[in-house]
Amino acid sequence: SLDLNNIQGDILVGIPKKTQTYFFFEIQGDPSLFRKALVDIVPLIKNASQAQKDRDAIKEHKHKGDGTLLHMTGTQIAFSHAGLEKVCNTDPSADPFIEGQFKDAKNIGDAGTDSGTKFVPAWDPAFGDANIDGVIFVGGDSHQSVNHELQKIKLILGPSVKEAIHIRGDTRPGKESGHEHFGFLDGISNPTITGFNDKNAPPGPKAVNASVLLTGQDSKSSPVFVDGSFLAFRYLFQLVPEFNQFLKENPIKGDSELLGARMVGRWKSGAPIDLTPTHDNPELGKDPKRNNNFFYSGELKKGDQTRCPYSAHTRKTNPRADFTEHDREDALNERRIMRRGIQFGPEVTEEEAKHHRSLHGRGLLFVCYQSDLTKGFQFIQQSWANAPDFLDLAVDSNLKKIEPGLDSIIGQNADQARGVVGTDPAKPDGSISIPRFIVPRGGEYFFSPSISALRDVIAL
Ligand code: N7H
Repeated sequence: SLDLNNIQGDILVGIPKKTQTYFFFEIQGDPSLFRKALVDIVPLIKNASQAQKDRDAIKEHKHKGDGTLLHMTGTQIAFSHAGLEKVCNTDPSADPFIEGQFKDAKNIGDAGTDSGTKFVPAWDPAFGDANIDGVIFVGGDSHQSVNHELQKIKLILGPSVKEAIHIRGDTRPGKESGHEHFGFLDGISNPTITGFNDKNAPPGPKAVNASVLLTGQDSKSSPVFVDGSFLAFRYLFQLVPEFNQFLKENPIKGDSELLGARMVGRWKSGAPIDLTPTHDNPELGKDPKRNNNFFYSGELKKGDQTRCPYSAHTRKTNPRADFTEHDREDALNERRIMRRGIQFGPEVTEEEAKHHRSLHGRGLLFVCYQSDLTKGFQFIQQSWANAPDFLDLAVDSNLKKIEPGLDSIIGQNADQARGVVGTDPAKPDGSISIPRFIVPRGGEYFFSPSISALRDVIAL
């Protein structure tokens, strides 16, 4: 059974957060200095059972309903390959973790410059090649709580680290809370885990084994990798006024919201278009018993895209019955990822809305966990979202084979516009060209060790 006291809290449970600061660092000088400081950091790292208690306390507090937030923070830590090499002798034998995301940027479709021998992604320089050794991130109810906790941590670390960059994420205000910057409710569909939370899980995709998310789940694993997880971080800017303008200019049957919904696979409320293909249904959107219970099985046995295009973001990144109807349940389950991002940046200003142009940086600090990056994040981005021929079993309503095009939201081909098929239900094989609305400005692959690995192997 799972040792919830040993697994970092964000992986299976999620650190509750209205705001979160990511402190990316380089280890300075002799790593033993850092490893000694870590002795006092480890007790501050929240494990899964503590994170669950925090969540329960928040629920309880909400029932009382005085509108205040409980003061709390949750700290997590993860290492890049460059960092892990400095703090312990171990061979993770895990691509693309070893190479780092800078070297993987071209594979996953980021824009950049190619000098023949070297590809340099168009990123913030802080995310340079193997520049970052690790990240400490603190989530909590307020800037004050988070800053206070982070200050404490920096004092302990002292000169053993140097900041590479810090980035603050904030959930959006008021009724947009929980919605990402394009306006869609996020964080609905994450995998349910067998033997952890599958008993009372609302209906939806089948539970996955913990080994899809956690490393070292067999007895042969080295202690560093037991109960850990690989964390893919992406610094993703979203061009929101431009996105809104595109929807306005390209309505489907006069309906711009419908185009947005068919690009995402859900309406802004979270209601899946596979269940409500022509209009939003906010009641359905917020009902956890219904809002994830769909499989793209369609009216046709094989599935088609009259309800939801194959190119819709949710269908590209988790094709559900498109796979399982062909006895590929395991193949699908091993590609599930646990998403734990947070928004960053301000709301769109009047000026930006008026000129349909982003003047302020905003987007998603994307984080996902998986036991294997080649099966999870890297595969989903490279071989599904960016691959025009995925899903290869896709058919139109006459059961004729079609090529779906790129993921309407995250599919990327450097900075080029993306060809997308099926957004208009009246023309299932009609294609449109969608400009890039998500601009990656950095990222790294990290490993989140267990509490025991941190305490017994990495700390000195
Ligand atoms: Fe996505 N969006 O607002 O359009 N995502 N995503 N994502 N995403 C999802 O079901 C979004 C990104 C996945 O099981 C929803 O929780 C945006 C990356 C997966 O049905 C919405 C960005 C990757 C799912 C968004 C972004 C993924 C998912 C629906 C970047 C992986 C679950 C809410 C700025 C490579 C699919 C929900 C399922 C859902 C959006 C990034 C993957 C609204 C804006 C980089 C697996």
